[in-house]
Amino acid sequence: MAVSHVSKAADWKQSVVYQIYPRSFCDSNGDGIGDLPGITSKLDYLQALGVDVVWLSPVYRSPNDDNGYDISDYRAIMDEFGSMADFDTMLEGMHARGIRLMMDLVVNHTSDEHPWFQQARQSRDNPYHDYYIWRDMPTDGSLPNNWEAAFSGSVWEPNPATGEYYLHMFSKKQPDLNWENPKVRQEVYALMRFWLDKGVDGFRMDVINMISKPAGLPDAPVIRGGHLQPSFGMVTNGPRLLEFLREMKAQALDGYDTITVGEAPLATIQQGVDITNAQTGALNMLFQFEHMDLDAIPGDGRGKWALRPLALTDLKASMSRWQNALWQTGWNSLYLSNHDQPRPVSRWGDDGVHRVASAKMLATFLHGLQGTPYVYQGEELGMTNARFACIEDYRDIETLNMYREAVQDRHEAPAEVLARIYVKSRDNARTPMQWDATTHGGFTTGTPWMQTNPNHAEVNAAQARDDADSVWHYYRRLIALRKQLPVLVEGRYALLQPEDPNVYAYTRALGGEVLLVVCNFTPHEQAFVLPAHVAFETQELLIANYAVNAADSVRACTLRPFEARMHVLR
Ligand code: TEU
Ligand code: CA
Repeated sequence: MAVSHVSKAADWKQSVVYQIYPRSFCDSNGDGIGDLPGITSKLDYLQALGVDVVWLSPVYRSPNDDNGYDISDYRAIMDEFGSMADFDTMLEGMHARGIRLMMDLVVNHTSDEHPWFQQARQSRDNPYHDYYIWRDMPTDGSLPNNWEAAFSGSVWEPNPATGEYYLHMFSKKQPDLNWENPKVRQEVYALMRFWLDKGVDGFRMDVINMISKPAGLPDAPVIRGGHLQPSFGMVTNGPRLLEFLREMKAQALDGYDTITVGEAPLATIQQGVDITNAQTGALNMLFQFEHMDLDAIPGDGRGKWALRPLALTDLKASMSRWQNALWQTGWNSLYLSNHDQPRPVSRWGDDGVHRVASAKMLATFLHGLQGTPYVYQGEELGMTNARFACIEDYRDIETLNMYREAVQDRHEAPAEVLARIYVKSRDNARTPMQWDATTHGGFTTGTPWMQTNPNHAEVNAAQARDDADSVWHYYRRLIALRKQLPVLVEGRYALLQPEDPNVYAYTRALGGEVLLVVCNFTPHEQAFVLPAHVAFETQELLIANYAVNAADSVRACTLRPFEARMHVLR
């Protein structure tokens, strides 16, 4: 192996993480479903990109109600993805290339097909009953509270055998575990140690800030009359959250060299600091959602589907609050993209004529910030949202349930509902990875489980690697810069021109060095003037998405559509 720089836990602040959504990454056997041997066949690709860590979305045995986020056996590999031997080969291949592996840990809930739940639902005195969360089912059919589940409908599902409801924050095939039960916690720590003992390097923890439920499960505030109410806010900061996470750290993580990130919808800054503080917290970093929520109307019962355009000043304010608050108190995760979010180039860039420029601009913006950057598969190619003609082409449970409720129950026009899906569906990110220009983008020789984006003929990895100006080579250079410049890792963040609605510019300062990042978020030319207080003698252009004339001034320039520049000032 040419390079072998196995990162140690101490390096996670310098690391770049690459997320693989296995179902859509690479299919090795022609059944149309991505698999572990497929991933193994692409490890050289990841090494060439220069990423340090892979976060692998769930590969455990699952009935796939929510594509593996509903686990029926935490110690087995999903049949469609391969065998445990395939897993071991993949892990060895990663380690041989200096790449560490973070598994997805989904322990807020299991599948309803998990043996624990199969037992638990049989009778109230079954030893597993208390592994889940139950409420009596009144004969009048009333519900224990007004909570709406993430994938539509009530969080309460009847279980006739015991005359009870069980709680599910997501689909009814994802019953929530009862973390108040110490046996549940011990089961979780044991399965974590099982994977750590196999040699995995850490975990991305699914909705981990939802594991502690408030006493009594009281009603959620009513924001739309006569309906179920959004309920995440009731459970994302429960009374025992930090206690559980510290216990998990002590019993399952300490003693191993791990990298950890918790997914935390609705996380507050205080929660970010509490959980990621190196001395008193429990995890290395969190995925907070504030920036992902900025293009939805706040307080609207339709949640993420209540579309509104992003105001750049909101993005600046939000990112800056997190950058400043976690400075030396915690650590940020940096992401614009994952398997739950639309493609950033379609969302906040331009997936038409400025696709390449805007994909690079968004990358510059993100990778210049303080924190650990995450790259979601295909982001490094500037992959775009999908626009399938009909709902039958979509696969995501959240999308399908939302469509059914809107069209069948509320009689909304299908075209209008589809228009929202084009903007926000999770399937936008889940179309197969585009490896080359052949049929199905080289993802499979069979029929893919979800259609490939028709633009795979132009947008694909083979093209990108051959083109020195591609989004891919730009990501490779950004990732390499992180390894060369301490100011990128350690530099203190400062926002410039908070009121400018078009250009996001900021500095990062360390010792005598200042990193300057300037990003035009619009398809128009924009004037940029560097505030006078930013003083320097020499400047070096580190990376830019247009050819920058050496005579151009850092002090004042005109930025082209979606232009981005990163300088170091000394
Ligand atoms: O997501 C949790 C979450 O809060 C959201 O991102 C969620 O997907 C939301 O509905 C998006 O609109 C995690 C996983 O990342 C997601 O794929 C799972 O479906 C979910 O947990 C349940 O395990
Ligand atoms: Ca396959």
